[in-house]
Amino acid sequence: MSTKNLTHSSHIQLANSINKDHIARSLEHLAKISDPAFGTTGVTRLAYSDTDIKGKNYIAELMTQAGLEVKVSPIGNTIGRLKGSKCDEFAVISGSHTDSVINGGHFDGIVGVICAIEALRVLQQVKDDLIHPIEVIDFAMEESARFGLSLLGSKAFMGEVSGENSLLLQDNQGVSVAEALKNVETLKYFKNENNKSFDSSIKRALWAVEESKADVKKIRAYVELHVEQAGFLEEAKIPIGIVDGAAMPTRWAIQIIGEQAHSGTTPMECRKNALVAASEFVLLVDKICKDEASHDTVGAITKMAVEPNAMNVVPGKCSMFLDLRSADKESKDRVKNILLKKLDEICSKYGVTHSRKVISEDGPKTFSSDIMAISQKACENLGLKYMVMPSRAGHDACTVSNHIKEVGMIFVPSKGGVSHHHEEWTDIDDIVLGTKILLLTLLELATTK
Ligand code: HGY
Ligand code: MN
Ligand code: MN
Repeated sequence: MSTKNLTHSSHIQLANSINKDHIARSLEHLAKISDPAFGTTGVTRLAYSDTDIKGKNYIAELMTQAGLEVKVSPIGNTIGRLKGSKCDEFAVISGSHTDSVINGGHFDGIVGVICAIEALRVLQQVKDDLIHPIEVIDFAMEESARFGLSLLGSKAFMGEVSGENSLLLQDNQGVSVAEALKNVETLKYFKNENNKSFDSSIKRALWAVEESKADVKKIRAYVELHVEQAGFLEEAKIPIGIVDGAAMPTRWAIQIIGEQAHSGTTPMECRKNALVAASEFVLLVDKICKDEASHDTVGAITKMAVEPNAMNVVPGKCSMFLDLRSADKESKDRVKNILLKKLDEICSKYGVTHSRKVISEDGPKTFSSDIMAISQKACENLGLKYMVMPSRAGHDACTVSNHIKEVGMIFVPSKGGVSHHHEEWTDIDDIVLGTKILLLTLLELATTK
């Protein structure tokens, strides 16, 4: 089939050769790769864990079986490339992630990687008609579940430097990002071409970030397929979401420092209980975000550690993490200003002090209207209803959109809007429809200048 033959009907024919069983089997296989330390409820593949590595090796095998050239970058991004004889060097990219939250679902991120591989397997038939190569990327550490930091792989790919502060963030076991990153060397397709050795994990991690960046000027476009993680598509009985932008998180690490004391002998008026102050702040975040809910603002303290966390000791320290999001910048700024002011007031009320570190401070993202139009046209060609909508979750596409304009996302419905939960579910028929729209969008982008 040559480019001039890539007519509307041949595109549809290609889209209709997406293999549903192949996608279903791959999703089921990956869902079984989960860390038993977290039980059997849902899926746990925390960034750079042995289980995450196992999942990435499976993805690399799928890419190889799809006929793609496979390589792994030092940050742990697994990249499969489809390149025809006429291709230039400006790649069209589709990606997402296969690392997960704790006891998460079978679909968040995974759908975007597995379905892009299936789309490229089908597009092998027309690779010599492509003007641009097409790549699929399984980005490392999209989820913040292990270290509080997200999007490390796509940030490195786009040349965003995650410095020592980020790379020294630790998980609940005291393992840093830099130390965990060493696990990338166990990836089957990782080649330490330079045979480099490092006298510290942080030096290796800084090298890995630097070595994993792409030539951003040679990225023609980026399109990501993802489950919606909310219930708007299901409610409207519409199979496809065309995403016009995304609310991105502001994330703070806050420490409340009080005084550890005997919980039996210390009079109430002498206590500096860090947990009481932290608890008042937790409730305040909930109240202020509810007041701003009409601006599509959401927020919570999502993680808390109490020290020493002992039955007979007044808590001396609380470490907590804020996750605050909104598509409306003014609303998010209003919430931040109130929280900062109230944090000081609460601390003086209870005679405690606090420290605060900004982990991420991302503004709302806007995606490409040109790519949206291509995906909408694909829906019309397939006779599918679609809804234009924002993403309330962050994605690798958001990182890419910091650096290039041509970025798009396609959503498929999440049953009950459930995600980051073992009951997360998307029907395979909807996933196949999403894959067809992804294929048609990638094909259009890869066959036009
Ligand atoms: O947290 C997020 O927004 C994404 O699901 N990782
Ligand atoms: Mn997620
Ligand atoms: Mn995701």
